Amino acid sequence: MWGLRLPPTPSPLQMRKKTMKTGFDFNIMVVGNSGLGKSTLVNTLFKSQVSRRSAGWTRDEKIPKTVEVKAVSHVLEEGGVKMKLTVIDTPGFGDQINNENCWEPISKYINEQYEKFLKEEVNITRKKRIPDTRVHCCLYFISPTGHSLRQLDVEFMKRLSHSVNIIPVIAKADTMTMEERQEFKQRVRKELEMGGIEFYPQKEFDEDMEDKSDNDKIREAMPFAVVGSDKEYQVNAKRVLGRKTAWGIVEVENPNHCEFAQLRDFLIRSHLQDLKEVTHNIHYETYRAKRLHENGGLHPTGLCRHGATASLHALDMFQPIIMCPFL
Ligand SMILES: Nc1nc2c(ncn2[C@@H]2O[C@H](COP(=O)(O)OP(=O)(O)OP(=O)(O)O)[C@@H](O)[C@H]2O)c(=O)[nH]1
Ligand SMILES: [Mg+2]
Repeated sequence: MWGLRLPPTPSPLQMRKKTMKTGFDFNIMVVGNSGLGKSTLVNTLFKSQVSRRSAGWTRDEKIPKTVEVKAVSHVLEEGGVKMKLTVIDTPGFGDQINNENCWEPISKYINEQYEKFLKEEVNITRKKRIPDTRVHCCLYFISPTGHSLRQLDVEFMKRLSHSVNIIPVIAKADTMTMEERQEFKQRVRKELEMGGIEFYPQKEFDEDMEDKSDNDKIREAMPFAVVGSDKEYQVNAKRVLGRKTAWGIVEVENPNHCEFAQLRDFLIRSHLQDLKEVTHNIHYETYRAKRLHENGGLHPTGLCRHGATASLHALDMFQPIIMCPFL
């Protein structure tokens, strides 16, 4: 029988192969008080197991104070899948007398990326694959005071948590003893709860009891206490990233020394896909709904976490199927 032949719908496997070829974007932002080691951690991330490539500074150069929002990218490849990892470094805040509205440049950057994505999405001749510059998670650096969160931290995280996945981390953990670290972590968790700050993985998005139990374990381990360094030292015939102190080398990737490796694996291995999904299906969708509503007319369908809304581009629906060998 003669009939109209429609092009075959690509199978999930074909789509997956395509993603593996074209790759995907993953964007992490670092935010926090001045001098807490944000730029150093950006370097540590790139220099650690993910990639031994230099992130721009040579060994003995001092990292300058960050004065503007700056994105640094590297394409990492593993098992034939390309990931463009971008870390957005931001200037530290908190040293002005008046810190009012210091979250504005950060918030502006986050929203600008949503806007860029939205513009591409509604474009009649939209690209097959929209470059994704949206911030998938924001590492919020907490000062290792051993006391409390500052009012500014609470305020800042609260505001940002509505538009991005916040992951609080305790900076410069090598300046605290193990006991102090544990106590401080516990206190920060309590204060985050009291302040009503929803950090990632957000309780409200736990899907079932299993999800809840897995995420509870992660939430109980947070905030990760990290140490950053872009200098390498020789330890037991191995080159390791570390900080040299009068008492020995603090090894950045040694889980007995700090929780950097745990944080890195959480970000770019175990929770990468979920961070992208929550960004797309919750944060971006909230932004998109608001913008389209402002424009009048188009009202997107309701929010859902894993099932994309009916109006989403087919490619967006396929993005969550990425099988990442970094996992
Ligand atoms: N003890 C200790 N010092 C650190 C750590 N990470 C960075 N530093 C040091 O802290 C100082 C500031 O580091 P940066 O990475 O420039 O801090 P920053 O947060 O980017 O600073 P701004 O750009 O000014 O906000 C440098 O002297 C680093 O060597 C750490 O984990 N432990
Ligand atoms: Mg900096």
